[in-house]
Formats: sequence, C-alpha cells, structure tokens
Amino acid sequence: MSIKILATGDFQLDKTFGTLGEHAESFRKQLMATFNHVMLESTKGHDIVVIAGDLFDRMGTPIHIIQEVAKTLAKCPITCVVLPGNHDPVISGIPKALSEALKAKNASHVHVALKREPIHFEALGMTLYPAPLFRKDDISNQYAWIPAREEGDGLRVALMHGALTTLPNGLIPEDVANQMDLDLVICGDQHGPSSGDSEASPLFNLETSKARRLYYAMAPEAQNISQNFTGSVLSLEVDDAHAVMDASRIDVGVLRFVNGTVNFDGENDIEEQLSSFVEPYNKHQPGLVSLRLELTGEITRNESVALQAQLEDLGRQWPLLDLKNLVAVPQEDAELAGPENPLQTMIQDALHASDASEELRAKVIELLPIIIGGATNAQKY
Ligand SMILES: [Mn+2]
Repeated sequence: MSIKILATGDFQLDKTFGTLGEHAESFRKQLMATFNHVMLESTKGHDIVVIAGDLFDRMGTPIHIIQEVAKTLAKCPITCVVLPGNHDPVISGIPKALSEALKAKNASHVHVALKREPIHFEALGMTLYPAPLFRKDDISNQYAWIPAREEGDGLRVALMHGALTTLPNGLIPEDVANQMDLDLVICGDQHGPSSGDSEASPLFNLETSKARRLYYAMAPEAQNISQNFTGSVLSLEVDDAHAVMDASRIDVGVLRFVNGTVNFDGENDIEEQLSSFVEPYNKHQPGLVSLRLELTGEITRNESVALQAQLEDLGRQWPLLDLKNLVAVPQEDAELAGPENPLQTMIQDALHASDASEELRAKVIELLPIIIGGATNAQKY
C-alpha cells in the first residue's frame, strides 16, 4: 500500500500586507480562503497532510483567527499534523491555543506538535518526527533528537522548518535524511523560487529533492514583491519500499506579486510589449495581483504620448500597478520648432545666432516648451 502525503506550510495567516493599503484586506481574506481550499479540497485523495510551520504570521495572532483555523482543521477529512515555525513558535502560545481549540472540537485527527517526539500512525505504517521551533530565533539542532530506526517505525518522515546549510544561517544539512536514516524529510520556511521557476531552483527542483529525500513544501500563496511565483502544495506518493514514486506541485495560489521590467529599445510595438508583460496574469483577479513594473529605454515624443495613454489604461485594468517610468524621450531641435509655433522658432534662431555655451543652449531647449506654454497662456488671459 502506498502512502499519499500532502505537504504544505508557510500560510502566515492574517498577514497584514501593510504595503498594499486598501487592498490588504482582500489579500488577507484570500490567504484564509486558500487555506480552507487546501485543507478541505487539496487533501482529497491523500492519507495525511503536514503543515511545515508558520501556519500563522505573528506572535500576536488574535484568538479569533486561531479559532477560525481550528474550525477548518477540525473539518479536514484526513489526518493532519501542524508544526510550529519561527512565526508561530511554541513560546508564542499559539500552538497551545490551537491545540486546546481542537480538543474542544474533538478533532483528534489533528495533531499540533508541541514537543520534539515521534508520532506513530499505525494505520498508515508511518512514524513522523516533527521538530517544532520553540522560539522565533530557535537555532537548536532540529534533528539530533530523532531516534535510530526500530522495527515497527514503518515509513520514517521528519518535519522541519528552516533553511538548508547551503543558505546563509541555514541549519538543516542537505544530507539529513541519510544522517538520521529517514525515508523522507519535509521542510517549510523557504516560500518559493523568487524567479517564479521552481524547477530552475536547487531548493525546489523535484529531481534534486528526490535525490536528497528532502522536499520543500513551498508556500500556498506568495506574500511579497520579491516572491514572483504562484503558490502551490506538494503531493507525494511513497511506495511500500519507502521510495517516493511521485512528487508533484499543485498550483493553488491566487495572489500574485509581479516585479518586472519592460524595455522599449527593441523593434516591438509599445502596446504589444505591455500587453505581453501582463498576459500571464490575465486569468487572475486584477485586485489580487500586485504589479511592479519598471519601464526603460528610449522612445520618441510621439511614442511617449501613446505610452501615456497605454499606461492610463493599464492602471485602470490593474488597480495595484506600481510604475517606475525611467523611459528617456530625447528632445530634438526639429521637434521643438514648427511653423505652427513662430515664437519657438524665433527663440531657437536667436539661440543659434548667439554665442551661448552648449550648456546654456541645452538648458533653454529643455525649458522652451514651458517658456512658450507660459507665454501662450499669458496671451490668452
Ligand atoms: Mn519561517
């Protein structure tokens, strides 16, 4: 009989999303909605779900949020294990409060790991080794306590929260599965690949994970502008010989944080380039996509007028658009002068005839439209 494990974590429920202003509340609500979806829908077809830390966002999580979470967990159709992470460590009191709330609901299929001790699931033929974090900055060894293999352990799975030793401040050795004779290690804390491509990341690539028998669950929702990925959960199927037969990431994320650049120096049309930039997010709800877009390159004045119109459209379509416009629009003498603007022609002619310095000449040309605009207005009124 194979065992199907759903691995998730890092929900950071009730995160404030402070930088999103009036949009923050819809992001918070979506985070909770995604949690409900994962626990009640994604769990289908699995034997056990593990939450690898940071289910909650902060030490001061309000009790009503903990109660709401307990209500959902109690409805989870399969066995569930919750691991306290650095955002919701044991000392915060959150794990204890959650455990009490679950007890009150007779939800004995949900285990909150308050201690580092094995949990044996006889029906599944599996022993889980959860390593809760006790404090926010808990740097204790999360695996040395795991006992040697004994007959009857069945599948040995460790559950941890932290970075690999290959990363700065990382505490989990890449070969911890070999060191502790574990069949599988499931980790949380590392949310996802900032590039958006999990297979290109040594941390999240599924072949690499299989080789070290250590998988990062990935966050079900991206949570800030440096997380350019779609949130997912990890579905693992382990065979009788304790080998992972199948590992797949299932996209569940609705929130998107996009941080990109469009450069207009190439041949492509401005409108085309902007629409191909937002194209991947057209299926998302615009109010749940935070877009930071930097524009670069050099365009003509005519193109600049067209660009302004395009950007206004884009802003209407994407309420969370944060633009950084670095586009250069060189001003040519020929563009400034025109038969329809005799005053401008006159000033430019005088400027050419004078022995003004290059610097002064450039400054006057730059200010000319403003000078002329002022003069025109003065004539009108
Ligand atoms: Mn964490």
